[in-house]
Amino acid sequence: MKTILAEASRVPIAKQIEDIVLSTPVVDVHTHLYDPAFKELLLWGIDDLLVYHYLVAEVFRYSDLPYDKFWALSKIEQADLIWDALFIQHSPISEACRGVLTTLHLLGLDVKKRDLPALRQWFASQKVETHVTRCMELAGLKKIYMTNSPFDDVERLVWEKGFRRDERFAAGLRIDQLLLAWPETAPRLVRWGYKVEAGAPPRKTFDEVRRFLADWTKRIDAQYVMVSLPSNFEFPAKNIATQLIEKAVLPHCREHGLPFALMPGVRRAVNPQLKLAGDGVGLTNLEALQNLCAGFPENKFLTTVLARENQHELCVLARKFRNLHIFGCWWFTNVPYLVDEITRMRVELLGLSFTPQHSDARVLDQIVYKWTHSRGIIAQVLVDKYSALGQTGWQISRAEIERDVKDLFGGAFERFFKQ
Ligand code: FIX
Ligand code: ZN
Repeated sequence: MKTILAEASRVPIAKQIEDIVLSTPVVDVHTHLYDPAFKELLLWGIDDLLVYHYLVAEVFRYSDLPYDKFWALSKIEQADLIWDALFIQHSPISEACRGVLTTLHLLGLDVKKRDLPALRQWFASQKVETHVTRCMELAGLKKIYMTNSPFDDVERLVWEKGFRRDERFAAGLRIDQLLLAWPETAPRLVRWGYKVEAGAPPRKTFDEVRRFLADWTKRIDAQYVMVSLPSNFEFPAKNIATQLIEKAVLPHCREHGLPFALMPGVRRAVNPQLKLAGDGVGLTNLEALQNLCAGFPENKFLTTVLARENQHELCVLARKFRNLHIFGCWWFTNVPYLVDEITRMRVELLGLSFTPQHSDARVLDQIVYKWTHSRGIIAQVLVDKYSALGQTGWQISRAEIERDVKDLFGGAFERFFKQ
């Protein structure tokens, strides 16, 4: 991987730290990528890169095309429009645009030609199996956690049919529909053979939800259970989501030794016309998380929060509760300015007991840019922190830096599961 630190020579150990950060394999703890066996569910290539929902949101900053006209276009036509508006008519300096170019550049493509047909031609000649390996190598990833939802009709059928797993892809059981859309989900569970009742559920319903979670945990070999939550999430509260968490999800996680990953801060469909690109961010009252960590010490919680304004409080909570592990700069916080700020704050408050980044990639090729950009920032933060230690007379060995970086890049995350 290329040298990122412009001033590396300034600090004697900077080069060593940079080398270690750039070469340590990473566990990407949350993505929306799939094992290649899921075929078309694994997105990759230039058109998927261009129609990424981050770029869809950005194109409407410049285009006055009615939303329905945009959605009526084919994927290639949407990609053409985005390329023209965000890369040709304006310079592509936003993080999401720059990311496309970093990826193309590291794949060995010549971006300065601005030749979209040539880029398409190159991707058309790639085979997905080798492309997965290539992207993982360029990103330096050793494992990718997927987001696996039994409520996705296409995905569910693949799991039910069975396939040979690619061991580089681990599963995360995603349960948003279960917790946040219970009235629609309960009849589906009934159809799948679970004896649940939608309104004022009796004890039996929660046992049946546990049976459903156990079946799916086993089927997909889930490593954690995950939900993204609206910014107004409360716990405790008088609603079905709270009851399901308390009486089904948390007991299930305890029984199977799985962490429960909560991702609060989303305001879904702030602009529904933008579809997937239409979600926003809101401040969360993290007392809900505090109540969970304090009330269920036998459970383990993984958390990333969407609002910048929640990041400090989240760090302080992690100092109070060892059953809380924080990870990633999620979505709107995954921009260099905030990754730098958040990572520095986390190191200063938590040392090495957190996971600085996940990619949240939806398109395979994105792991290349997301990890290249993040590694550069993490390296710079560590150079500053180890240099500050050096000023006290503390000397650090290469082995110690390697140990620390391994922890940041998945070691601490996976150890948290096993403790
Ligand atoms: O809920 C989530 O896991 C979010 O990461 C996504 O739904 C979101 O659309 C995204 O892609 C963020 O990066
Ligand atoms: Zn996600």
